[in-house]
Amino acid sequence: TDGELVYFNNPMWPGEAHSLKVEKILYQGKSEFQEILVFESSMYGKVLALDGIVQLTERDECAYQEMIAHLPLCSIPSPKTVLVLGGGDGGVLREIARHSSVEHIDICEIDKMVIDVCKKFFPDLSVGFEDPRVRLHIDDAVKFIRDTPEGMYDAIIVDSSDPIGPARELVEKPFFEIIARALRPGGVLCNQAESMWLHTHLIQEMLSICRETFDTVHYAWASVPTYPSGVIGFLLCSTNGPPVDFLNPINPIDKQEVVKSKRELKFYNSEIHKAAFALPAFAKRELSSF
Ligand code: AAT
Repeated sequence: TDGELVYFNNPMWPGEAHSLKVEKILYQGKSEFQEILVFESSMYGKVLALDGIVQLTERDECAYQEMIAHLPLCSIPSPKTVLVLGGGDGGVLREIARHSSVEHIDICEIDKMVIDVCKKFFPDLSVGFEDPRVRLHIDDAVKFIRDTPEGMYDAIIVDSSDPIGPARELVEKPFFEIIARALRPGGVLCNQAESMWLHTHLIQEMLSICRETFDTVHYAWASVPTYPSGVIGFLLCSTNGPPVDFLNPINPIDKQEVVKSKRELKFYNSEIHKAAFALPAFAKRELSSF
């Protein structure tokens, strides 16, 4: 209730809980797929939680959305066709739209209610849907990508929730195989890849599947205070084709002329792009052989 702490408990982070102070509950509802909660927090602005897991807060969403979009898009020259799987809040679309080379953005979100709720409470994110290059598909990401023509996209961004609800299939091998097929040669995938502090086995599994499926595979990470353990990872993969050097971005959006009407980048820059691939010793050990 208003004025109290909300505790997020979940088997994805056993033995701990994270909590935020609720100033006011703004929305609580149940869609066909998940429980949706929006509240005003005391320190992080408005918060969106799905099935009791924080998906974003107004204060730190910039870190996640900017990194998941620009890590892949700044690693290839003039991306044109981009697909987003998940991402119903629109924040990743907002970031992709900064790239003037992009001509076409498909987004496939399973839950229309997430989109509608975000349009009401998170206009700074859902503004992403207003870009004329965006085409929205309400469908299961796995179904959508299965029907995608081969070699269709320069980049695919998987902005999906944790693999315990509707996103379960999004960490399995058949999914990565159809992703690879939908990318052009030398196309790139960026996949939300959990926390190196909490989900070693899941990350190892995703890495080994991707190393079998893609040409190059890297793990990057960023600090997002309201995600469990305060960090989130990204899997960056490219298909066989023109080589992609993820560690040295060749399409530095932060150095391009700032279009006055666009909001400034808050988190991403070329230095943080490069730094995101530096792993702590323990993570290097745990992830190197997978
Ligand atoms: N940008 C906010 C961060 C997210 S949103 C994840 C989105 O993925 C949700 O809107 C959810 O409805 C959607 N989704 C889940 N499963 C599917 C599916 N099978 N097909 C299409 N969309 C799906 C992610 C935050 C990560 C938090 C890490 N702890």
